[in-house]
Amino acid sequence: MSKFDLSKAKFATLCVHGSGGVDPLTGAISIPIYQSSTFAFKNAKQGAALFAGDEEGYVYTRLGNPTQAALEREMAFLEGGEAALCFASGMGAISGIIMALCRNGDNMVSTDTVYGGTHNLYKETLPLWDIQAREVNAINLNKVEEAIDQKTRLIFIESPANPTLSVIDIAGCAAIAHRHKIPLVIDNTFATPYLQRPIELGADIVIHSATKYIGGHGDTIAGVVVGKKEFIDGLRAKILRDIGAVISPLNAWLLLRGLKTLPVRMDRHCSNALEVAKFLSLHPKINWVRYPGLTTHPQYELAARQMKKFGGMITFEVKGGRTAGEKLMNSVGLITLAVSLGDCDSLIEHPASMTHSTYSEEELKEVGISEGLIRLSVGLEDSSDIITDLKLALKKI
Ligand code: LCS
Repeated sequence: MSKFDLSKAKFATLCVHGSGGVDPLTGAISIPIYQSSTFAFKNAKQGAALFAGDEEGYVYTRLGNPTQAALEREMAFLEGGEAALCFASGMGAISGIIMALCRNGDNMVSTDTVYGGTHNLYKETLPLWDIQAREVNAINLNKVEEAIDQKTRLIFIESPANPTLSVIDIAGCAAIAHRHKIPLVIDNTFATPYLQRPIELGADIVIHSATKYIGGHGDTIAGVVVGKKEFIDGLRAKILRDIGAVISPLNAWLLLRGLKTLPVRMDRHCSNALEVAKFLSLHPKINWVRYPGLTTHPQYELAARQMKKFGGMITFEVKGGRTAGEKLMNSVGLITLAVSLGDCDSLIEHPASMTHSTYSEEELKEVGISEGLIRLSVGLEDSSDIITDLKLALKKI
């Protein structure tokens, strides 16, 4: 049997074959769920050597587990990074990175439109440790640079951003970060490594809420961080070990399974979303539609440059604002009224009162999350059924 050189394989092949590993013990092509909290030592000397870091191996699932390790190898591979580390959730991953990079008195510079939970971490929790998150409109790169000072330890961006779908110049932010000798961290949840490869554009650390497109089936909460081996080793040994926000072996396995179909799913999310966005933008009861793949999106050209395709997320406003939007959300039948995104099922929600209710009224206005803004995660159903569902719901307004 000749050995196929996976380092030369295309992305879809890498998703199916991972980093080339089968289960070393049995040859199973689906890496088993190593549902074990602890691992036996051969003898006391080996146990001590594993604890001292003089020998590699598994000790206790909070410190590492073979199913987690397979997922970490694959995520590092797909993002083009040296190493990866899984967390119990996307928020666990974001908190872990900030804990690793900042001490009290430090600050970070972030885009002002981020997931509402991330904004809450900035506003409520980081100040308890005297860490300041400076939220700026990073569409304007000058604002990012102006916010940096001697105590800034990282730049954090989300692109496309939740929920405004603003697109941030990754290479531009990386150049600023490196001029100031700090890392650029990007939340790549909306794009996935299939649509956007931030490390190739200069980013240093990539995070995912793997709950979304990486898992893809709405059945798992998880987070992943990809970066340089030295950083990831430190994050594992010092932060994850202490905060304990570890992914379960079952959830790691669900993500490994999700990754096998990532490109197929993303292609369909993208083509469905483009059709739905076009339908909505021509509908007389719709005020505006935002989708990075429409030429009317203010950063369409930047999105086309740094993304392969434009993703599965759309925002729009119904004429009649929030009241009309609520009527629409209450009237859909196929689409589910729920938060989260990136699932097979289409999901609809109202950011101002749900995912981004952690923003004050003024903050919502400032970052462009209008009262009437509706977010739609376009799923994998037949696009004509999604459009019919929206058409019928819009008739009721
Ligand atoms: N980053 C982004 C871009 C997200 O959208 C989310 C969750 C997170 C991080 C946090 O990840 P988690 O801890 O939930 O795995 N976004 C959600 C949303 O828009 N609706 O429900 C959750």
